[in-house]
Amino acid sequence: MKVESTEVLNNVISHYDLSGEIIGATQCVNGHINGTYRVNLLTPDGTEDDLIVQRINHYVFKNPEKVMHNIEEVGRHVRNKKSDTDCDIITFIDNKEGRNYTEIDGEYWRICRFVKDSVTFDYVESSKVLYSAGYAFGRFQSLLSDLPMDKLYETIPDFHNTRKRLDNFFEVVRLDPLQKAKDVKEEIDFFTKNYAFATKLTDMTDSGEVPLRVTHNDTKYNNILMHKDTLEPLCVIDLDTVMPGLAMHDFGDAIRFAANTAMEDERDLSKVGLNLDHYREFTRGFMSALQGLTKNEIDTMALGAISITIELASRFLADHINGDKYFRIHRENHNLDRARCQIKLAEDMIKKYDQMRQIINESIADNEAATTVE
Ligand code: GN1
Ligand code: MG
Repeated sequence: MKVESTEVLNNVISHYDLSGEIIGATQCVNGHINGTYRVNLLTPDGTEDDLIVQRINHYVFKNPEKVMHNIEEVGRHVRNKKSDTDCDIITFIDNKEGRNYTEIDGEYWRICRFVKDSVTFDYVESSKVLYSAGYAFGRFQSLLSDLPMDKLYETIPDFHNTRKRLDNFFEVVRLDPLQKAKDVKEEIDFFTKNYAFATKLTDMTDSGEVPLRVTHNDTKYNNILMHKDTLEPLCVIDLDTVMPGLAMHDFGDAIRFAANTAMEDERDLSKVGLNLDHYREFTRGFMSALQGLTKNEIDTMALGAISITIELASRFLADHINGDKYFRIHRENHNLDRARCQIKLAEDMIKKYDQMRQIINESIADNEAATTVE
């Protein structure tokens, strides 16, 4: 893991209209991709600036300029439309040249202010907080529903193309550069067995049965900053993958993370499963904020959660077999643990598929009833 020195951080900050001395810098470790630092600056007038300084991972994001272009477009659109009660979205500070990122020696950096009183969670205890998280992600998409998609770049091509992800996974298994595949036969079988089911949404996208929308594409619960006391959403962050995608994947990825009865990388698989109360609360919030979905979208919402979970499991396992080049790891076999956890979760979702679909339909019926009463 690349840890930055104060000198490097100072150099980044010098490109901005920010003056002061760094009095504290800690690395934030919950993202798997970018390098993120919380930096405290003592300004000449004696006050403190609390900043987030981030190095974009350009192994993952081949064109950081395009990522930052999308973030600017989306930010402008949302800020023009949103009301004061809507959750905010993250904004990066312009540098001295008026750009929202800075290139230094081939590395791409950006800075935003730390959102006061905010916290993030890698695990959700109580179902109660999930209605507002669902609402925030649903509202995010709803605010972006009239942003023309051709204004955005596809920052990672085929990011949630589950068919390509699985095909790539089987190719990695075939190449097996470190001879690890023999130890994960059972896991590999899981993907063979569920290939047709997991790729159904890809086919429906290709045939135009479900529409593309501007979506977030990385809707983990820790990508919403929550107020430390009220646990209400303050700000949607990590807009790196905002691009055309499926509503079902934003819904599904949030469920995969927030409605798991365990952490994303839990090793004790007996703890892993889908919490239907969490699922119900998130669904109610998401569906009430995002109305006007097509029938096919509603019908495949639960499928979206299962396919994105299988997709991510295949990405984690492919990375494990390939030598951990993509997702940052914090212990040996970390990507294998993550993959096993996601497989277990997907298996539990498959068992609960009918209930998941029923909860979607109930929340749609509740919305309709509420609209009729008005
Ligand atoms: C990565 O870096 P982070 O944690 O925000 C990944 C997501 C995965 C997630 C799994 C660009 O996101 O697709 O769902 O890990 N982001 C990218 O935790 O690949
Ligand atoms: Mg991310």
